[in-house]
Amino acid sequence: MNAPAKLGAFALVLALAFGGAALAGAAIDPTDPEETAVSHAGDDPGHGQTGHDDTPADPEPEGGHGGAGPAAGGLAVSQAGYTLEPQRTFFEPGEPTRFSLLITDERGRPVRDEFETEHERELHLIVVRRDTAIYQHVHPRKHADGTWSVELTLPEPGDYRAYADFTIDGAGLTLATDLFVQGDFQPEPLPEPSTNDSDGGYDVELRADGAMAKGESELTFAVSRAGQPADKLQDYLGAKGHLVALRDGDLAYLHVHPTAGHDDQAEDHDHDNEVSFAATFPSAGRYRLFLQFKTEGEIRTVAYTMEVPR
Ligand SMILES: [Cu+2]
Repeated sequence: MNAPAKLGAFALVLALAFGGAALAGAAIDPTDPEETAVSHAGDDPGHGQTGHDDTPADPEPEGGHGGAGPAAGGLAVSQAGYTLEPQRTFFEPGEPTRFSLLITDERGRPVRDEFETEHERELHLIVVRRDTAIYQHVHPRKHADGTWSVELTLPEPGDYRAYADFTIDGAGLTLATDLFVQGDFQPEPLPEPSTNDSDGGYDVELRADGAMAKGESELTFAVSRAGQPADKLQDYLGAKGHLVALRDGDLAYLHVHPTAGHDDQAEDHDHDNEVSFAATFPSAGRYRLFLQFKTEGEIRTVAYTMEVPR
């Protein structure tokens, strides 16, 4: 495959602030970076990851998505009466920039107090360059007026998709907008399908036997180190791992949720190094999966291209 041109070049860590101050939904001080974002370049099967640090990760889990059939989110900036209003969409490459957004209701009023906590946060922001080579997952901080803000650094030129993943009234919603970074954009091809990737010395194998479009598919990730099963995965935002799945072509954002994690299998020490998810792929085709998990206090990010058969 052609040169992982800029593998490794994207490692970066963002400091960001987020606040769990949900209740009160007011008076939150916009400083105090507490988490970081992960950025990372996935490129070729099997590696090509970089970046991360302590981070927030966690994909998406919303609660009941009402609606039948596979739901593909992230394709609209406005849906179900709610609208994502970014305060800016232009960025300079590599320049830390404050990014603020509002979620407004059908009457244009900022939603402030209605957010429900999912995976320990009221709102998850996923930013992915459209070629999927760069991935970040951050948690903006909510301010008294309902504005969410976070410091974002988009490392390379290109068009990015920014997904705001949140839950209101028990329904998960993912609204998204494009962000633009000027400069000489060098797109990277989607890596070929693969079931292995690694980060920080941890090798992670994806098992997705029987995965198919439409019905629910189980995806299991097994973490090992130097050929041995890794130690128990640490809890990260209330789960053993967080997964985001994007469809190749339109970057539709899938609803994925952990199937084994906190509550069940507490006794199953043989699988402490594994985390499983249920995903409903809305159609056959290729998807890019981004898994984040925590070991030794560090957030790791691995990515896979998966081919979902009909
Ligand atoms: Cu998150």
